[in-house]
Amino acid sequence: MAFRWLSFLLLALPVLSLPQPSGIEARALFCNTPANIPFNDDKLPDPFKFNDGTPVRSMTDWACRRSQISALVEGYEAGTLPPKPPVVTSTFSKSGLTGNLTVTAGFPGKTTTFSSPITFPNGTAPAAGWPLVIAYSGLSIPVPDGIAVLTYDNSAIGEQNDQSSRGVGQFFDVYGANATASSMTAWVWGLSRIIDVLEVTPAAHINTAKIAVTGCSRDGKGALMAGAFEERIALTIPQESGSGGDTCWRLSKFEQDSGDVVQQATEIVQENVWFSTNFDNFVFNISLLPYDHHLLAAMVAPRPLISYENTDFEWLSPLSAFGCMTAAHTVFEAMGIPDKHAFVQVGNHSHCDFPSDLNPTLFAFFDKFLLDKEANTTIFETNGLFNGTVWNPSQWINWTTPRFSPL
Ligand code: MCU
Repeated sequence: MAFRWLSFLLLALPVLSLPQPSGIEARALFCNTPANIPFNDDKLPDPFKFNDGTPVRSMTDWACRRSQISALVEGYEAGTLPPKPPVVTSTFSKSGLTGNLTVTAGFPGKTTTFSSPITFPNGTAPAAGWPLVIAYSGLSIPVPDGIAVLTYDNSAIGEQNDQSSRGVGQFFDVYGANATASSMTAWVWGLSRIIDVLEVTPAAHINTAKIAVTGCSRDGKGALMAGAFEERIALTIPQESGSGGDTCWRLSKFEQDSGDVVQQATEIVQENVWFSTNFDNFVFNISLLPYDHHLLAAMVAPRPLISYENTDFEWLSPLSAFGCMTAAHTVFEAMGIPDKHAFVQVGNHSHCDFPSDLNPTLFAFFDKFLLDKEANTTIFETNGLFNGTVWNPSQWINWTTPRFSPL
């Protein structure tokens, strides 16, 4: 008997003498990130509850909550975003103000190569390098002086024509046509490889701590995904992304059920390959999603996000965008940084046009977050034209916003 006690003590000693993780450390160490969980709620899921229902009350908690959200988004609608592959190489050339960055990425014997033009500002680069905007498919917003622009041919990485684009594009040449990644997820992978190589290409003189991403419409959906999943993006600017972007599935369904003709999940999975095939299983049961796009947007926090919407197009689901970004805003409020999340919703312009009266809001974000200048970025505006459908926050948001404790 004595021997048993002795051996127990000897076994237990090393454990007892180890420093025990505090509550916060334990949360970080034991963050459980399943790809799906049992869930059923018509209201927007609470950002401030972990999957197991326990409260999220600090930035350290949020790091785990964010990992949970990202695993759920991948699990339900985005498919798997692979990590950096073993082969990532590049070449860079420049003639005048135009550069060309070529990335080769993949596995030994199975790589893909893609090139992106970069337009540089006039003059000498700042010591830290130029800030950069990565424009999905090409630029459709104005960019102030002093910022370089890279045009990203995302559709070559993951095609987005129609259903026939499933598994087609350079990402799928590397990971196989059966990879679960949606086209938007493939685009994030390609964008991350661009940043990988810019980090080790001093000749390009890009400040990789000051990279923004933008895109309009389908490419706006992609820009939001990029900002959500790639933490090296310093500023995220989705433009008129509509359904599948800065709108929430639940709210778009509500708009449609209220008699408006908006794009909702049931349509979007038929139209294109922006989402994984697994999402097909949920489009008629949206309340089973343990996340919605307010949480996708919240993944960007504490990095800045400004999204633009256009009420002239009912299809873009205007109430959903306003409500969804209102819900996402609570996470920035909890972090004490509401001025890092802006939303601007106007009308009277064509889809993907950027009327110049919106410049002050956009330039405030560029100034403050890419150019290190002072600017007022407290911006949250809508014209409220929701085609007669009424936004009632208490119908969708059943949480009170905590104030996160400091680290
Ligand atoms: C707003 O983005 C999409 C929309 O989701 C599609 O339904 C529509 O066909 O195309 C829009 C778009 O990308 O327009 C350029």
